[in-house]
Amino acid sequence: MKKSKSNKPVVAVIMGSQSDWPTMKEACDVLTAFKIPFEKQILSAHRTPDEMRSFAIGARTAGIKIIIAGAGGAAHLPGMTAAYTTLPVIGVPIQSKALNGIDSLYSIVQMPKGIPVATVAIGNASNAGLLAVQMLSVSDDDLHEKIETFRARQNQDVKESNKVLKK
Ligand code: RP5
Repeated sequence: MKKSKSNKPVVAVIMGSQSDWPTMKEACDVLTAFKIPFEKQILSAHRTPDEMRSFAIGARTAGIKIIIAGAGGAAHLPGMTAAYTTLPVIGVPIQSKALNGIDSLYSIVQMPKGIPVATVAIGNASNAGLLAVQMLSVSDDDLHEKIETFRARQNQDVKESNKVLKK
């Protein structure tokens, strides 16, 4: 019989504010679709700095393998989290009201040398989820198969659209 996998979270999805949730939910939806155990919480680099630090320091010991961090404006949550852990951090720039997310994007993508944050496009938490799945698939054959199936389906969808377009 195949050994069942643990339900212990391996991905942590964190975000700077409740207002980030509609965006960050898309990362959670991808993780759910691929049956990746994850946890989620609001942690702010400026409103709850001590909690953010404790989380980042303890994440690896807690069994987390990848952190997805979303933040907007002066978006230092992904970078500050990355400073406290050597786990891979994927940053999601949240679309802000004032600057449409350009502020969030630059804050996250422009990490100085030494502390990397893998940054996805503004608001594209779905890609952050997919990237986490792909990273985990490096050492998980079942997951590798699932991601290949997902890609094949996307490819097929384009071909189907073309059939309709050419009619
Ligand atoms: C950041 O400030 C959050 O990540 C959020 O995107 C932005 C605005 O937060 P709220 O004022 O909506 O709580 O810390």
